[in-house]
Amino acid sequence: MKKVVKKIDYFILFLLIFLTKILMIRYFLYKDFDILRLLLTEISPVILVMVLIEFIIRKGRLWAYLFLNLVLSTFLFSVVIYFSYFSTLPSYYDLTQLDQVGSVSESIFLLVRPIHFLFFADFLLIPFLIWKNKLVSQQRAFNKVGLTILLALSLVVSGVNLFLGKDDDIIDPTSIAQGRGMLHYQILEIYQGLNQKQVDTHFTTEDILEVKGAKRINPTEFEYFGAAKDRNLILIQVESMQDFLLNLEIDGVEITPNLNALLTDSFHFSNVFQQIGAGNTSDAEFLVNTSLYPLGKQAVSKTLVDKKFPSLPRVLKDNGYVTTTFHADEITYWNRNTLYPSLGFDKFYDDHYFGEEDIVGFGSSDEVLFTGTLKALMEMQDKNQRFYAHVLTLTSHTPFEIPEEKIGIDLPKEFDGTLVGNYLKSMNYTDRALGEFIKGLKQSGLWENSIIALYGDHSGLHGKLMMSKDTKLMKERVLGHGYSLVDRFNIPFVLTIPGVTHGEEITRIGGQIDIMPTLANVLGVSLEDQKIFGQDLLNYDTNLLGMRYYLPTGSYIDDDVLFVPKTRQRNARTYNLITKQITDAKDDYVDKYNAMLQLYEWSDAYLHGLPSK
Ligand code: GP9
Ligand code: MN
Repeated sequence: MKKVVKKIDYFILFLLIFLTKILMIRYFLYKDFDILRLLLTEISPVILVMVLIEFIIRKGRLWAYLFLNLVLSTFLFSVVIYFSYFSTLPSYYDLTQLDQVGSVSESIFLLVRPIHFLFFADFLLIPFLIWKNKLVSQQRAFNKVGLTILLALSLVVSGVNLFLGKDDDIIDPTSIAQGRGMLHYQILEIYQGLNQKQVDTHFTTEDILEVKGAKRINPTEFEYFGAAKDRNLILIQVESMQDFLLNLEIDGVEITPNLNALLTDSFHFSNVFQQIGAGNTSDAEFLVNTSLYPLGKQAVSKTLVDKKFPSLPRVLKDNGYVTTTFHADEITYWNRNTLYPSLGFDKFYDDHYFGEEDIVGFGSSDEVLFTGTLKALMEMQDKNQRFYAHVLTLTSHTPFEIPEEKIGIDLPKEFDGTLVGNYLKSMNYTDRALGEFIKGLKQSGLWENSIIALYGDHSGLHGKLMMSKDTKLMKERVLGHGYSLVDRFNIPFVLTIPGVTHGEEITRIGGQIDIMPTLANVLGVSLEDQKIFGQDLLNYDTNLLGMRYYLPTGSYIDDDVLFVPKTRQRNARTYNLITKQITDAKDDYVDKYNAMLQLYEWSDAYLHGLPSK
């Protein structure tokens, strides 16, 4: 017995460790225990590195293996946590964006489970195993010939995986990673990124409408065309705001009383959906200013850094507007220092302007944001300067923990300490800050000369952050039905044109991509000279909307359903937009799925082909 154990060398010991860890992650992610598939897809790149260690390192092999073990374990650990948050696999690109991790870091501790530390458990065991060479021998298990055979075998296995996968349509990264191996998937992403197929970009906005199943209406025939001509535009993006909050009462307590009051003078588009990709908040900014699809797996602001986007700020500038953004975070977050010039904004107000006062989470509180914004807007008014102000709130960011003195509502005890409870309190705080801003706009005389539009950037309640008590609260105390993807992705869009709009709920389906054309219509500015993927929500009835990254590519929302195609983990699903619950699939889903792929192909090619700024 002792003799057999003695034959284990570092190579075998660490190979066993790596195999176990990869088996573990495949179980965590895919519930897959198939060892043969693991051997055929995952292990060859690892063996390649190990063989190199054997060839190159004479002394200190143990340290090399320990280092490799640490790198691999950290990678696998991060992938599992990432998967818990985003329900998809990170691409190499996401792993290079670790500076951006601040956007989720406050929530990350909620996702880590003790079981995830199993990836590091062996570090406690290894010292015993190698102690005085009793169990592990320093002798090498393979001589040069053996190593060369292993090297050749691994190259062949990896080569076959990559060859077979080079034309895979990476619509669902998880299934590619499961089928071809996690590391091969990363190489395939890089390869496909470098070898994008040529797409003809001579399509028109009319072609886009046709693919969506809508018929072009001549913009001069649009209802409300120019209804707010020459007014200022104040567009407010509210962090993490979902539509169900509006008009919501919990035991008689209104969550957004100021917004609810605003609705009596506004059009409330209650069926508008988020469409962001990996760029989260910044993708929402991109969407509403360009009416183009963000890239999905990569943040537009980090990828297309030198592009000049045809945009709302540019169109308004041509119509005599000064264009500015207001956000209390550092300008470099999400690369906004390059995004804003790409979008054509004249000026931005960032943390330097808002100062160090009353910091909550990422930056100054929404009260400070709105006070500072109002001041700057009044200065522009004094100079008779017509403006477009894009204002981005921040305080209601996950994990929704705000200082005690900012909590303005009492919720029933069962909400205490829950994500849902914190979310409601946090959104109520932002609503209060917004209420003061509206008051200020009215007092300063800006109100009548402006249009005020407001929307949410993305959901606040999502993923594994929601515990069973949260889903129970949502069902029993908040919504009256089970919290579904439809509730999650439904963000508010509220349009207030003082003197023109009145309290009306508009239920037709829309997305963030439709916000720019809707605003352009009421402002009476033309988008005829540019390609847009959205449509005016005051005039078009039929819609087709896509979302990538948070849903598999090809998912769509039409006038009746949210459709999610089949992935490695789940079968295709269709949600009814009225009941918000899963229903039987519709017959025409293949056509609309393909239509969505066509729209992305056009949008991506168009974006990549845009000139530099
Ligand atoms: C940071 C803020 C948050 O500036 O926009 O971004 P998010 O984490 O929501 O993408
Ligand atoms: Mn956000």
